[in-house]
Amino acid sequence: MQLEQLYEAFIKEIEVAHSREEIRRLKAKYIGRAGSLNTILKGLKSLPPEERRKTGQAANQYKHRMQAVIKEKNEQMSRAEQDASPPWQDITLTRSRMAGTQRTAGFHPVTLVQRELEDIFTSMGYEILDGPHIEDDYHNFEALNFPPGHPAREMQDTFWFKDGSHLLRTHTSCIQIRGMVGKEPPFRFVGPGKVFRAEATDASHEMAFHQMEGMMVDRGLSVANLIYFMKVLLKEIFRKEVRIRLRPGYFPFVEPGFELDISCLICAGEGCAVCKKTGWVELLPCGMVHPNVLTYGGIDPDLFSGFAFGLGLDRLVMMRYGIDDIRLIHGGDLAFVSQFAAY
Ligand code: FA5
Repeated sequence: MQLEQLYEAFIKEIEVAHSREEIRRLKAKYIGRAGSLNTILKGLKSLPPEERRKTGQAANQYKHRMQAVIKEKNEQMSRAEQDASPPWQDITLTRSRMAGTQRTAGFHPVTLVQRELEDIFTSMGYEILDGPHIEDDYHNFEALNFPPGHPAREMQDTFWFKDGSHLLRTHTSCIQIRGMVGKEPPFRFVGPGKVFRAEATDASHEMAFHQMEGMMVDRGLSVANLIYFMKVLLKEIFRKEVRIRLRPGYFPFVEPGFELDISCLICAGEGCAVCKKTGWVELLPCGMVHPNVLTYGGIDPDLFSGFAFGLGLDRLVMMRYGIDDIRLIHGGDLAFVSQFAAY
């Protein structure tokens, strides 16, 4: 029958149609005003009325079937278009300031200096250790010879957790305790990391900053060994002689304790906001490990002695690159941090 053949021809063609334009063309060709189906219907005029009615009904059914196939084909096409396009676009993205070029990622200046120090210390036989940012009272204070209620606990303004026994570590000295436990002297290690204090910020103070703890324990270590290591360290870092001064400093976990200051490299010792007009910057507090702390670490203070130091990494970065405000370092300004390269 004519209608059946027409329908089959339509299906063959529509199956291979690949564009909306082709679908529109086939629709016009088969069921449009001047399409094949209408041409057949026009030819029915010569038929007897009963047959004309029957064929007319059948033609209408085929027309509906073809319309349904076209609808389905259009929906298939929409699904394929959706799959091929990205699901969303971020219209807030701005073009790179260097349009047409790709920016290469770099390391933050604190990371650069930290890695350089790690290399220096590794070459001097130090291990590199880590510790958690969230500490407990024991590791941050008690085992470092700050008994509960000791006034020296107030030296560092602490961010406490609600449980009253956990805190954000205020210094990397906790790594001394974690590092000593289970180790047999002689040993030496450094522990770099972020520390937190509830302090007002200014040109040389941040609330979150970086330190690098160092510790060495052996038989017969003395202040002379400590000073030797600190001098080698500073010479390696600055690649030139820097003026230093050592003055007594109090920390419950060392005895004796020192503050090692370097002549301010921002103002060449003249006095500025970074050195608070003194010409000196506190960089490297240090001292001989207190016997109580060795005992907490499971080491016999009658047989062994040790020294420890806590380097302020952000201040070191400032001195090294001539940055006159610590807040610039952590301000999150990509243009600022990307100007530093390892040297
Ligand atoms: C301490 O934190 C001791 N744990 C260091 C120590 C270790 C002493 C081992 C003896 C033996 P202090 O609070 O001074 O000490 O901090 C050490 C260094 O961190 C400072 O010299 C300074 O360079 C840096 N620092 C301290 N507070 C800030 C701050 N708010 N912002 C940036 N750097 C800081």
